[in-house]
Amino acid sequence: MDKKLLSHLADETLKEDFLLAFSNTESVKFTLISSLIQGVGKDPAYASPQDWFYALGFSLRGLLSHNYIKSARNLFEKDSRRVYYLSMEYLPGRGLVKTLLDLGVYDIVKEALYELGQELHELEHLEHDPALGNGGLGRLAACILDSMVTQGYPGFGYGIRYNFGLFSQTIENGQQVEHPDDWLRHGDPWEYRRPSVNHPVHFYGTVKTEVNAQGVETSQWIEAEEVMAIAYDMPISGFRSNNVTNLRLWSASATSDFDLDKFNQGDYIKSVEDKTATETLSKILYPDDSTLMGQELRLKQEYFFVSASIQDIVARYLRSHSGLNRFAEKTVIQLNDTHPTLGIAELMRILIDEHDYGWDEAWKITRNTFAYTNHTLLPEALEKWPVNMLKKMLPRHLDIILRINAGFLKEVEARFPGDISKLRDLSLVDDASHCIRMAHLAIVGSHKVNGVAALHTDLLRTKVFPDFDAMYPNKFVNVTNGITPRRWLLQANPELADIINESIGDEWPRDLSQLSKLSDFVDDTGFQDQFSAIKRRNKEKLAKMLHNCMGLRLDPSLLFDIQIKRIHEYKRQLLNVLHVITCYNRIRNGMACQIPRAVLFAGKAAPSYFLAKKIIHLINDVASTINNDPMIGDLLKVGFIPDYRVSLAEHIIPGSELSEQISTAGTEASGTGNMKFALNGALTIGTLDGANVEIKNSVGEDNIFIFGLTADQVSEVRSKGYDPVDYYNGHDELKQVIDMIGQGFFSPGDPDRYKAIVDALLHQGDHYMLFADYESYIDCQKEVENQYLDQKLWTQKAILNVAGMGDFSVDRAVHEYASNIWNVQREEQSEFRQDED
Ligand code: 26Q
Repeated sequence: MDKKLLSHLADETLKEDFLLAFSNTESVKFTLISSLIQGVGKDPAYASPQDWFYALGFSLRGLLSHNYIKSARNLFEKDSRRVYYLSMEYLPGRGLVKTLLDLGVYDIVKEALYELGQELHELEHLEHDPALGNGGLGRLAACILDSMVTQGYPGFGYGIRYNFGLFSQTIENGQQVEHPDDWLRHGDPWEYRRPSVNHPVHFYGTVKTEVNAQGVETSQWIEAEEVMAIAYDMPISGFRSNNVTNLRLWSASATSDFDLDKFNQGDYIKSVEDKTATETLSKILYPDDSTLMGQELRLKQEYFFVSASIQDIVARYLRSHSGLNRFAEKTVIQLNDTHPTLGIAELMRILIDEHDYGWDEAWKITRNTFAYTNHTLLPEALEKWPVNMLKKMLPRHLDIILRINAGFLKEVEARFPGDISKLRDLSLVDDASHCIRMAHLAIVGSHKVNGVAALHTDLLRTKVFPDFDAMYPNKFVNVTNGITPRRWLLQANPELADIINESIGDEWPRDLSQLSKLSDFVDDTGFQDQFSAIKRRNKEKLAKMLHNCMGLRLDPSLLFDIQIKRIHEYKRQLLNVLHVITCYNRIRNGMACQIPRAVLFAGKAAPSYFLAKKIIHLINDVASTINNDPMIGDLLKVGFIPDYRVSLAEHIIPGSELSEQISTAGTEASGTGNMKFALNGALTIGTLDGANVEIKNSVGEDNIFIFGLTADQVSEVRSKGYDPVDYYNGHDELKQVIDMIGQGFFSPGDPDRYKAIVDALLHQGDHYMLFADYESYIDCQKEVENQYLDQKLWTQKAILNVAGMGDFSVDRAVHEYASNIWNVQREEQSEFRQDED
């Protein structure tokens, strides 16, 4: 049968399928029962809730597949420029409710399940929340994919299908304990395994250089080890859109003729053992969100990922083009941090070694293809890899990187004649450590580099990479991060979403700038009452959840003060703890806090990050001391909520009133949690760091609590010589708090438990300047309490926070990527078919 006819048949099937499958409760019931029988293989009479969850998942996946085929076909015909998003991490969150809301079938499915004796709400919780990332960067990648498909930009994501995601966390005796996240144990209902989409990835070996018949020197990589990358596709729906995009995750597998030598020699068992070793490449996500560098397996993982992805992108391009001359016109590859930067060398290798391009032409195509997003200002978090490791593992790529460097250093010499220090500082090779600086490679090999908040981009241009900025004047651009209002408001806070719909209409999930209209309601007492009643109910739900999951009893009338994010010194959870202990001391001294509050923390520490783990322990020790002190009662409660993840954030954020965003100014690239809280009507207490600066401008300075040194002041104080001891001696309350920690007040059986923390602050220079900001923070918290006394005013401020969040939609961010970096347009979208119920 010819292709056209088959396409037509598929189109017809699609219409029929959707109409049949999800048009009314009867058809949904029919769909679910047949999916249960055909997809799950279960007799409905004996099906468990988990079986029903899979039946629903499989049937939704089928619908998404239909829409994906249509979207892909459309793009293929139009031949528009494609955006490939390369990220080693994704935190998409659970897919069930997202997909139901996107497709507009939530109510109908809920009803059908109910008639089948199942509660949708219960099935939701059976889905494993995929933890294929560490934190902000991974969640951003998921928001960006969601936005591209919702808005109709031609996007496609690549990542790794880790068998074990980020560890799950329990707290035992106050300390973090890590457990493997075996998320695929019961199978993932959203994925399609595609054994036919596979690419070989090579490692080690040598480079052979020859002069060919035309007298041109050519290189050939004689590789020694081969691993297969197998594709798993996860269709991603857009909100009320017929578009579906794809997240392609690679899994490592031994090649079918693995280690034939050993096999032929009869050592069958040994050869199967080797096969298992090969497959460790995609086994586990590295749980560090900075610093842990130099691990050979991580570098292998990075190359495995980029090699498979770049080969796949080239193969997809060649399906509809002959030759790669116009590759860059039709392709943009966005690098999510430096983790996929070897892709630059890989594309060069493919162009030169496999498609016979000359160096200059290949370099032009490559540079015009790649763009790089930087997510960090911390010098220790900039990726570096030992030259010797690369030489052994990827000899051809090292050659290419060194040749890129030679050309680049010529440019440096031309721009800064005779300035040897510039050659040394800008080189892709750090001579002192004998390492390749991945950020330098990413900057040189990309046509655009972006920071993720205005302040961050500014600091990148002026402090971290000023000479690169001078050499390439239009390369550095800012794209302030954003979040998807679909998950973070519509899905997480349905009651708030409802009253917003009633007051300003329901366009806001696709156009968040509409939220500004809410400021018309700030003096409307009816709206205020509804708004605060919803906050109260969300607090009650949160309190109930905390009681169930950790036995913590909270009176919902306390001020809910929350800090949830990775545990890191620069994020200063410790500063928050210093405030908690200060409050505790004040209450014990009879200076009762005006406002009783609950201070809640959540977040994971990298397993090898000693101080971060100590901080968790300290929070728990402080919590048990305070929560069990009869003098304190309900005036102050402290809790550490275990196992922070996307689905937990969705529960916590709607019940929050005060959002802690207190990093040392100049350290947090952007933050995105800050946006989620404000969008749900929490007021921020924060420093002028990352996107807090822009949040302040949007919500108005009367509606946010700003304290502490600015980034400029931080560098000024540091350059003059900062001595934390002066602050310690100069402030009685601070001194008392530090002495209590240092002398074992919170760990009476083990008085030295927190010596390392006190040493870092008092004797090792307090690198993140907690002491410098302490007084300002405590005073600012006092101001929070003053303002919380006036509940009406607080509610008005909360409403203005929601109203001011229009700019922090990821749709705005994606739109800026599209026009300032990618040069792509939105595709026309066919009208979304609403269900006819
Ligand atoms: C690198 C090499 C070896 C092992 C691990 C890593 C690694 C892995 C993850 C380094 C960094 C990360 C993650 C960084 C991250 O999440 N950064 C955050 O990105 C957010 C989105 O832009 C920002 O909002 C946050 O400010 C930033 O900290």
